[in-house]
Amino acid sequence: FFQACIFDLDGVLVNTAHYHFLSWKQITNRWKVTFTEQDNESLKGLSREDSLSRLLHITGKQLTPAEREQALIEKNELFRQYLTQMTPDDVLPGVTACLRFLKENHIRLAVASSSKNARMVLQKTELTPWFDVIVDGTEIEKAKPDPEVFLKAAARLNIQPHQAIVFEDAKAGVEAALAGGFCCVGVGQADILQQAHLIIPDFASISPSDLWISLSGLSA
Ligand code: G16
Ligand code: MG
Repeated sequence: FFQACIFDLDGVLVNTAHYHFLSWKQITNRWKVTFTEQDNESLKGLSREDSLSRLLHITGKQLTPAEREQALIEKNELFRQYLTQMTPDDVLPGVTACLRFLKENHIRLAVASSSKNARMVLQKTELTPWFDVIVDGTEIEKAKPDPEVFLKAAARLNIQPHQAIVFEDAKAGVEAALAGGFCCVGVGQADILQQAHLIIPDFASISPSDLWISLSGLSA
């Protein structure tokens, strides 16, 4: 049976995926190019640098290395402005009930995020105390879809990948989890997350005990 759950942060536990989009959107507006929330799906879970590369590819925009640096700084400043306003209300519906249920059932909990701002997000939303282990973007060399962040979380939990379940909202994150040998639950749109072992729309659509039953089936 599985012993731990490893959660992606942005888009799974908290609603920051939308703030990442709004931050990039301000930059693409200035470039006068089209960038939609659907385009943003392929940026999810990628590091800041990889997100910018993907954004340039999608929009056809070209930047000099100096302009690139500037765009990365600006994106982070815009994003951190959104973060200052974050509160526990930004925790996605059903998440706290799920964490409580897992904890009561002696499942260890970890966060594995590509974000260099993850600790601040956890602090602002008051989620930090739930987690035994936190691995963020400042501690990894290879971003998702590389499994490094999840493998590091498993190592710190002192477990093997097959003993943990990863929750992910991004295609790159699902790929990372599978590459690492984890069981993966996709949280969000089925067409994007089809490679996951199980897909739920969000934590409000399933009761913790029904989720528990589905998870038990996965690790059997
Ligand atoms: C998150 C987001 C990504 C974002 C990345 C880097 O990863 O999903 O969209 O680009 O962090 O964030 P930052 O610019 O704050 O370092 P995750 O793994 O928590 O979904
Ligand atoms: Mg995510």
